[in-house]
Amino acid sequence: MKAEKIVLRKMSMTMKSPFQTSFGTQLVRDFMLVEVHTKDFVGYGECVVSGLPFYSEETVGTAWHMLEEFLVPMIFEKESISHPDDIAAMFAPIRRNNMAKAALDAAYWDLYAKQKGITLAKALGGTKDKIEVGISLGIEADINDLFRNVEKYLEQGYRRMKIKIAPGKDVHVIRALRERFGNIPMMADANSAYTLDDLEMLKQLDEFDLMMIEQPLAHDDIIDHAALQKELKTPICLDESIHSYEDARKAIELGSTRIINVKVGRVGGLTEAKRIHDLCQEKGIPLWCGGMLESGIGRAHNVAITTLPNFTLPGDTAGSSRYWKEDIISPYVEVAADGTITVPDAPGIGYTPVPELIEKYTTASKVVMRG
Ligand code: OSB
Ligand code: MG
Repeated sequence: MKAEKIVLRKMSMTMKSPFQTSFGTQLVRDFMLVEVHTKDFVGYGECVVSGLPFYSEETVGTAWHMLEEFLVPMIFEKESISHPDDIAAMFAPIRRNNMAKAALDAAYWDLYAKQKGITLAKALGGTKDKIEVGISLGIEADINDLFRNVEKYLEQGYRRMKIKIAPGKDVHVIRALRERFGNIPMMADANSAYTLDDLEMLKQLDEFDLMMIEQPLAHDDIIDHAALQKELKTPICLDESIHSYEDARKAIELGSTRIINVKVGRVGGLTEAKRIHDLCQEKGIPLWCGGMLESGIGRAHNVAITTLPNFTLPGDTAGSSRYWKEDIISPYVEVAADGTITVPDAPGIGYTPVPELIEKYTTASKVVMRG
C-alpha cells in the first residue's frame, strides 16, 4: 500500500441531543478524519478525540499536532506498507497518543481490505455476519426523560441498556429503572466518578443484578478496582484504564476487571484491539466494543471489530440515527428490530463515505503529498 496523499480533517458535527456523562455534556462532536489515498483506493479512519480533554488527555488539537508533525511523516518515510500490522509497530516508539495513531491504523486496515477485495471484518479475522448491540444512555436532569429513552430503545430492539451514573444519580436511578422495566439487560457506567470511599454505595448496586459496572473508579487505576471487585458481586468492566494489551494483561492478572470494553481509539488501533481480543479469549474475559459517539466512519470500524468471536456481549455501536440527522456514510448503520446490525459485504469498511457530506462537516483540512 503506497500512500500518494494523506488528508487530515477537523470535523464538527452536531448530535440530535446532548449526551451527559459524569465528566461533562457533549452536543457538538469535534473529531478528526484521515484519508489515505493510493493510486486505486482510499482508506478512511476516524480519530475519536473530542474538543476537550475530559474522557482522555487527547483532543483535536493534540491529535492534529501528532498526525501532522510525527505520524504522517513516518508513513511517507516508507516506500510502502505491506500489512496494516506494520503501522502499530512503526508507531510503537511514540508514547501514547493512541487516538491519533488509531486513525491511521484504521485507514490502513480499510485500505488493506479494499485492495484484497474483502470486508474489513474478514480481514480482521471476524467470524460473525451479524453483531448484537445495546445502547448507552446519558444522564438526564429529569428521570422521566431517561424512562422515555429506555422505553424508546427497548422498543427499537436494543439488546441492553447502559445507564450513565454519577454521584447523586446512581442507586435511586437504577432502582427506579428496575421497578419500571423489570429484569431488562442493564448495566451502569460511572466514567470514574467514584473512589473506594464510596464502597457502601457501590455495594448497594449489587441488589439490581446489573450485567456489569463500567469504570467505577479512577481513569488510571487498576489497584483499587481489584480491591473493589473483591467486595462486589457485580462484575467490573474497565474502559478508561485499558490503553493496551499490557494494561489488559495486568488488570486481568490483578483481578481488576472481569469484562473489558474495547475502544479502538483508546488502545491505539485495530491491530492492538485484535491482540487484546486474543488475550482475553485465552483468559476467559468477555469483550464488547465501546463507542465514542462516532460518525459513520468510526462506527463502521466498530462493526467490523465486533465480528471477532470473543466480542460476546452487546456493544455500544448504536445505529447512525441515534446520534445524527445526517451521517457521512451511505447506507447508514442500521439496527434491526432484533437489536442486531448486519455486517455489510462490500470491501473494506463496507459503508461508502460521502465526499460532499464529509466536506460539509469539515472545519479545517490539510493535504499532505508524498515527496
Ligand atoms: O464511557 O463509554 C463511555 C461516550 C463518550 C465518551 C465515553 C463514553 C461514551 C459512551 C457513548 O458511553 C457510547 C456511544 O454511544 O458511542
Ligand atoms: Mg465507558
